[in-house]
Amino acid sequence: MTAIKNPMTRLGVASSAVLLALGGEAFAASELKSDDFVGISFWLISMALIASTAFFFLETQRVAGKWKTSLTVSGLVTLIAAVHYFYMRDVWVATGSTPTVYRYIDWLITVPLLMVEFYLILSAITKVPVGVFWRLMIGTLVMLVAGYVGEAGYVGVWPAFIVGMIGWAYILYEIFLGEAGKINASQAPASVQSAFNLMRLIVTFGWAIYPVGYFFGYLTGGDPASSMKALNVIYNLADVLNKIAFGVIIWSVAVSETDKTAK
Ligand SMILES: *C/C=C(C)/C=C/C=C(C)/C=C/C1=C(C)CCCC1(C)C
Repeated sequence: MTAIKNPMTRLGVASSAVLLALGGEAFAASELKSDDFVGISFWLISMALIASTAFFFLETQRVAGKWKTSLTVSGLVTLIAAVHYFYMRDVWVATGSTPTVYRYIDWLITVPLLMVEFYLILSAITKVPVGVFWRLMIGTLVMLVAGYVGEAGYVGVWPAFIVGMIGWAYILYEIFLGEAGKINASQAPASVQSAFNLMRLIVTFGWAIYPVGYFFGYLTGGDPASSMKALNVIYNLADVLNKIAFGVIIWSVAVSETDKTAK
């Protein structure tokens, strides 16, 4: 075997191998039934997350220096999510119950990382006050802590939902009307502005899928078993968009910006 010299290639190969081992290890735990569509979605997404992780890490070699960190962060998001999906998948397939704790531990790490991406994209171009970063973090924490205490049954599902919505609204305010939005509008080049706009669309419409999932899971007063199926399938689809597609957007901007400056 030839030695792999590039450290990023090694990182990509090593992390993919670890993920494969973890994914395989969970396999024997319980059998996936052919009509368990929620379980099937957990499986499909686990695999897509592994592949995305390898892809983002490997592609860091191909882009200009200032984009490498963003792509690495995208890979970390899908890596962390992949590991959590293995556990969530097992909980669901074995017990049919909602893996709330694993879900929120995942979100608690990956959502702040996604917020870091915003900051990185802007910082690649201009000096961004660190206050922008902390305000996005505060909004994120309020949103997620409220969602967790609601779903885990510590407080009523409605008050938790409302507080969570306020946290999200605050993030939207910051990226559209607050300082982050203003920096983008006044200083960023066209390609970065379009990436920033796409990311804003993701945080507006992509993230809106999560409260919809919460609504169908807890707020309709419907049959608990079908509510839990709806909740998990909606959260799973939302993760494909917000973790994988979000990374692909950053990747495509990074590649086109790199090719432009190379010419
Ligand atoms: C990778 C995971 C992501 C991007 C998760 C995002 C989660 C949200 C945007 C959750 C939002 C919620 C509300 C806006 C209201 C309260 C309930 C939540 C936590 C589901």
